[in-house]
Amino acid sequence: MSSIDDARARVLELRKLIDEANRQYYVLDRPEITDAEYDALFRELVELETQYPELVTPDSPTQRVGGPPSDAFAKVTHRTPMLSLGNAFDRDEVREFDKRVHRALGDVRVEYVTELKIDGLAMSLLYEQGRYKIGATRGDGYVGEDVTPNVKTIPSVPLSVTIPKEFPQTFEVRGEVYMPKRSFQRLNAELAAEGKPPFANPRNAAAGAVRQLDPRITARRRLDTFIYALDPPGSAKSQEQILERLAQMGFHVNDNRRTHPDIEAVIAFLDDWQEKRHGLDYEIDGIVIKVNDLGQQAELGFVSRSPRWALAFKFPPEQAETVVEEIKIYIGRTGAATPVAWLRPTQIAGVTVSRATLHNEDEVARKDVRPQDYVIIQRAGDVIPEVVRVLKEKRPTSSRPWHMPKQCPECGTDLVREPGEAATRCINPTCPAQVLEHLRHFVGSLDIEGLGYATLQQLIDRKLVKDPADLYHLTKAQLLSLEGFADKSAQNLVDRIEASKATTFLRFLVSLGINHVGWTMAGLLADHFGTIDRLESASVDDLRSIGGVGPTVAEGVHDYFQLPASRALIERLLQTGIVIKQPERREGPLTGKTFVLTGTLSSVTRGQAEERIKSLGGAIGSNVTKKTDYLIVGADPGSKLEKAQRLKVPVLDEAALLALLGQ
Ligand code: 3BD
Repeated sequence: MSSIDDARARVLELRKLIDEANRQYYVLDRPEITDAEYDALFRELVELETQYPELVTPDSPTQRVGGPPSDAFAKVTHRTPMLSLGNAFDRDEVREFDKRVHRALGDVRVEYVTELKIDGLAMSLLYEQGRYKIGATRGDGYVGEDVTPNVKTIPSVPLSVTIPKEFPQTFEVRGEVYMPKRSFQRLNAELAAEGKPPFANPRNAAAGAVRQLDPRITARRRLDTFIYALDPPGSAKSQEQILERLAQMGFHVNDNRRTHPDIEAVIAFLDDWQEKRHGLDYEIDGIVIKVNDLGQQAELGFVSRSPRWALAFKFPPEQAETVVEEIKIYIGRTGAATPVAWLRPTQIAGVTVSRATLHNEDEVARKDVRPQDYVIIQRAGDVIPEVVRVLKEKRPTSSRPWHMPKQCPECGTDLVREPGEAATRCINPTCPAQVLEHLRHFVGSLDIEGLGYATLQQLIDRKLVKDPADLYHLTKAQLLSLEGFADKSAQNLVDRIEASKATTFLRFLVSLGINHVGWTMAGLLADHFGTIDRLESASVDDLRSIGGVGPTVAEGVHDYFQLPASRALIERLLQTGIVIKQPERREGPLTGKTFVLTGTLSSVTRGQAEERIKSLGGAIGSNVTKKTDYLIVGADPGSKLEKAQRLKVPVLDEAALLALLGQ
């Protein structure tokens, strides 16, 4: 990357791609991006953000675990930031860590504690006078979500703790909330029975359970906890003593912890658990290695947001051998035809895998995957399983190379592959597979619960619905004619569809399913244009002038609104009574105040300043008008400064802004 501007553009692009992939990946049956690709995107983003920390924003996918950011919960600022952990992927990196520790501490003995790295959701629990007060997610490490009532339903979270005498009455513990494998399998079986998509892994299921609006649902999800941090540590002098103390206080502390005299003993522990981990009733994705002595920890301190005294060793991806029973084509929302390997079901890391994405025609050719082949498949963390290689020695002699079919398996239209493109597409906009995906996307974006694939498929088959606008004309009687509906459920669904008419411009924009326009991009467009009319009439140049919008997106969005079919759909949606309300402003000390920013700020990025203003209830304007309450000026301000002076709009410099923001 030659400059920060290139980096910024690429970071925005990567976030968009990752956000989009994230939205797809928790339904394993609907793969659109390979494991390796997702990994590569994510790693590139992490690298750029490490190189340019000023580009890190709280909404970057690197800063959160699963799930779109939510306004549903109150925000909690952590008393001290919840840190990150540096990673090691092999034993040499672990030895390097030990060398760094010894270099920093001088000629002393260093003991290490190892803890299993629970693949859960990091949480903070605050106790006052020994009573459970606040449960919060990690969030971006600084600010998390207040999920107090939900965490309260987890049986292993003590509601009151008998505090040892010398101990402070108010303290915080940190740990992981996780879903045991058994609970996970039971939950997915229940979801399947209800025709709902399963969770891809226990961690996503746990994250979903913790972020429920109704704690009764959390309670039914059978979650558990492992706690590993205590602040303040009281008389404890080591991590080992902290863990003992936590266990005495009644917290669940993982028993498979160990203290080691040196790093070679740690490595033996890693080897041991690489195999043993499958016997556990919870998923672990590695081992956390911590310097035991709290004095040594303090001496080592931190680099950026990671302690220098701790390291996460990550296990290599899980592999398994199985058979490709069939290669099927899956048609996505945009018509992309993705070959998917249907596998003889096999267990990887406690999860049954029966599909693996093959991504596109070239990828199948490169790996030469054929039906009936024995293959090695791999699943790393929660990404979609992929075929690593074919066991050619086991291939039946009758085997023939696989080719992309000529016609769409869903509608029979000729498939098209543009020169220079990897994707093959079905270009029939009325293709039932695309219609189904489009409806599902619409329903998901507008949060209409209870309209899963199975119901939508029935609605399409019975010709009751062919596009999203038709949903708003469905009657209770029509729903009652479908499988799985009774009086109450039909009425509920009609009510929910009706309720979805009141929406925000952002949601509405996402729901249209415009190519390249996920939540992040839609956010940029919604902020900039404000209304659908203005967006509809934007030129490619107008679109390109927005930071974060590249040429592909600008043209894609412009093309979308030029299509008569798109305009007709939007028109019909608005006629059915969809009402786009102004997003609710957050309440805060700056509620009712509009800020305009100009020039370059030095201690925060403009994006961070805007985020902070909005989080305190303020609004951001793009132009100085009489209604502007403050103009914030950084270095090299533009013409906005003169205009503000002319209109007698108060002008604040960066220091004044920070003071106003309480920083
Ligand atoms: C575990 C940080 C320190 C207190 C920082 C050393 C990164 C998730 O079992 N210790 C553990 C586990 C996680 C930990 C620490 N010990 N940090 C630990 C942890 N036994 N999983 N984590 N975390 C918690 C995180 N989470 C989401 C996004 C980014 N980082």
